Amino acid sequence: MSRKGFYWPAVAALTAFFTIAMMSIAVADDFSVDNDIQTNGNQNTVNLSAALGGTVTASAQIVVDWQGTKHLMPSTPVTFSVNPTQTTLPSGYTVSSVTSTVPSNWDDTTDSFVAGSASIAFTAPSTAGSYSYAVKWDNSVETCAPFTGGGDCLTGGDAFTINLTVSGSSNTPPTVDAGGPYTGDEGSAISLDGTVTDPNSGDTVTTAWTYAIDSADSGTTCAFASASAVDTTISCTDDGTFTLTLTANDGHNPDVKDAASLTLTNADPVISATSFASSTASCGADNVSLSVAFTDPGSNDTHKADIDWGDGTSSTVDPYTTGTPIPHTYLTAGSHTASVTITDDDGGYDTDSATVWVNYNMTGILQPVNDTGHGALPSIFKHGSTVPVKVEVKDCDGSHPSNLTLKVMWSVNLTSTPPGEGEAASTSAADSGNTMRFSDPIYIFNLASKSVTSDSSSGVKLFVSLMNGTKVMQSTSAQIGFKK
Ligand SMILES: [Ca+2]
Ligand SMILES: [Ca+2]
Ligand SMILES: [Ca+2]
Ligand SMILES: [Ca+2]
Repeated sequence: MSRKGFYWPAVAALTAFFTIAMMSIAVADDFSVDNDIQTNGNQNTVNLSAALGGTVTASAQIVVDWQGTKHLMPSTPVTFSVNPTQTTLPSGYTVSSVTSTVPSNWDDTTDSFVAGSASIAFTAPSTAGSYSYAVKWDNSVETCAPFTGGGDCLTGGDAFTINLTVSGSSNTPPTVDAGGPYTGDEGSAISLDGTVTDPNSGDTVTTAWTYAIDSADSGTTCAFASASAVDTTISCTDDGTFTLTLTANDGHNPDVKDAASLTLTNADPVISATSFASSTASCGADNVSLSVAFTDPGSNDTHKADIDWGDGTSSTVDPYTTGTPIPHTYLTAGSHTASVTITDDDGGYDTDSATVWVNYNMTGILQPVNDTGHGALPSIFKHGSTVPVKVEVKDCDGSHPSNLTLKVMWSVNLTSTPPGEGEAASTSAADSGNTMRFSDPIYIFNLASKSVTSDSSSGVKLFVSLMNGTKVMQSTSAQIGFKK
């Protein structure tokens, strides 16, 4: 019997490592009772290749050919579906069904029609080798003309064969664990504990850390101590949240990545030194200059300096960089303490203070004691008399402060009367102790010469010291002598 094939020219396409191939399969408009499947000479074998575990896809066009006697009913539906019991593709495969309609003129002039295309997809084995798979369709819906032979008018379908060559080495990708989540402070080295393993002992696995900023101030950067080391450290120039990614490649498989979060907290700035340009200053404009040395682990941070000068005034310098001099004018003499706060742009801060002494305008020791510090000959007093020791002290505005502590001290430095000018013996009563009294506009202390030395022919160096607590802030001196 002459049979026209019910053939299946097919197009097979393989993804991943695919080739394009034509395949066909023939099924029959088959009236025989055994539902034989006719191949009719069309291609029904396709040779494909794939990599280990690659995805294989193909498509097959289904064409129905008349054979012998037409029994399909015109204008009726016909559906072709894969027959799972006769299909040997790897588990998980998919083969789409094809639904069509028999042409209306099937009985008259048409003896071939395209029912449609079926898609095939499956995963190649993970072991290299040659494989052969059968794909079998059945038609499952059809309407036959009245037929006394019984049975389906169109059942069964032709199988075709996929020959698949799988190649490549059986290499397992590395496994990567970035560890974490990680936390710490800006600027600190945060230890990263990654893990990368590869079961293939001959593989050289290369690794790399990268970071991405999720949230941080503009300008923030991070650096790895060694981006290629699995266990390394990272430090960032500001606080924020970051995503760290560890990537591994064994030279055989695509990159394998794992990510971990990094959360960094702001670190406070730390003041290392707060100082005036000089520990003492003179009256006058811009008589002091304060500078603050500080560090901040977050090198991306900016800072401001708030200074309470301690004289009722304050300053803010924003931005402030470490060590920058800040001039100020203290209008009064004496001790001044400036309190400083350094604050970063994320609210961290540190405080410190510094003290400066603005000198009073103090004279040398006044008459009757000659000011030998300025070239005069020593005053010579009769031993046993009282030596009036006087100085004048003015504040920056020329006023005479009355609440200062000035002390008279001495040192016997000569065992004979030095050359000098004889002074009249004072009749004032001697003061006790050595603290001078304010006697507007000067400070005075009547020094009993016998309390200084019992040597009636001697030389003594007098000192007048302006005190700040127990500390001598300003001092002047004069040489005197005693005679019998
Ligand atoms: Ca490997
Ligand atoms: Ca910061
Ligand atoms: Ca900071
Ligand atoms: Ca910042």
